[in-house]
Amino acid sequence: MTKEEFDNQLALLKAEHEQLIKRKNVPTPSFNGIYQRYEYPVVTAAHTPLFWRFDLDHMTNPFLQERIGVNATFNAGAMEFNGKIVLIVRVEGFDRKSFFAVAESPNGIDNFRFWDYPITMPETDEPETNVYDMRVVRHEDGWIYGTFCAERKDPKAADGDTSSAVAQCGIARTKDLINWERLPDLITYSGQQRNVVLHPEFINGKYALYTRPQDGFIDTGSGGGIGWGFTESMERAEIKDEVVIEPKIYHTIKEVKNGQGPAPIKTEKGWLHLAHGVRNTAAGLRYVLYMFMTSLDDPGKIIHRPGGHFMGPQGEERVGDVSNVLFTNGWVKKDNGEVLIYYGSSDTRMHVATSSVDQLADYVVNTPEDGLRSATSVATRNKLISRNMEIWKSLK
Ligand code: M1P
Repeated sequence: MTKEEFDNQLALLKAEHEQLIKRKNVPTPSFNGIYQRYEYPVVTAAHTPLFWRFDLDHMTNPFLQERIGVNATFNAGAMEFNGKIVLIVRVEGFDRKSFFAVAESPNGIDNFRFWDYPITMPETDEPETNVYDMRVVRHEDGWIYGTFCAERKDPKAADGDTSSAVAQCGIARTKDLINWERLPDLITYSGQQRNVVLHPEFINGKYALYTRPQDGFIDTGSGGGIGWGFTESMERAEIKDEVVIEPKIYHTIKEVKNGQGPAPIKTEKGWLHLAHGVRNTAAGLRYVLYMFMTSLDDPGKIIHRPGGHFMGPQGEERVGDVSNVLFTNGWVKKDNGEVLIYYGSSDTRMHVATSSVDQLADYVVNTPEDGLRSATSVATRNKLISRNMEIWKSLK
């Protein structure tokens, strides 16, 4: 490429990138009274800065090649920060390694722009191979904590087994989302951990964590379920007594496994929880989002369990690197009660849905529980139908 061709092509790429970032997002025409989906994903691999991917120097890159590609941007933590909405995005390079990077938007719906540099996360004495799925929590102790999966090759893997891994909960804290202090990984006594989330308040003077104990890296084995435990300190976090409070259950949307999403939101009625549930199908695993509520007095005690999924993959969301997956680890409650729900689809891209504390609390409290049998499902639906009949017939 001549220098002139190079410059023209680069200008074109830059203009297209700006157009993508500034594209206005619009609500979809769908209605369910619970949440509002949006037309466009909020962050995709194409949103990552061109200067993360291309060498912009004609001397060293005369073909303007994309030198270090980005494969996917998904499973982001979320929070309000300095009056903006920020996502701590799981960015996955072409090399399959994930890392964290902050993308910021003025309204949380569109115009997400990455900060210039990804997060440089310090390592522990035992460096992990991969980090992903950070939950960010502004704890009442004054720190912003990130809990995330730290994955290492299984030291017990047999010769030639290059896929067995061990997942543990990495922990880091920050005040500015740029400088992170890495703390030792969480110690539990249940094998492996993913989807560990810090509760935002102290409970009886202790830090409280939602966990997901599992026997192996992929299969949870006997450990499936959302657990709950306490630690005296986050500097040497250790849960001695881990109790499963939200187990996986046969023939439900969480029959294979589940995991706490972001940290729960406090409401007058209780703590609102968003989670993911996984079932098996002939086409592989299906990941959906679901909700529940825990008690204000005891955030480890479930008081409402709406049956079924809250949100399942639809349309474009169903297809990606790991298809048929919705996963969430970020939401933001605004002062006006609005809730921005962030979710990744098929391990590929990030989306937003909007709702409110009132709508979500209504959904969680008034959606019938799963009766766990076809007969109970019909009985529950029949109750609704008979209550509706008179109104329905009176409609014009
Ligand atoms: O590929 C789907 C999801 O698989 C894992 O989820 P879980 O922890 O429930 O097993 C995670 O790797 C998650 O990032 C991924 O989206």
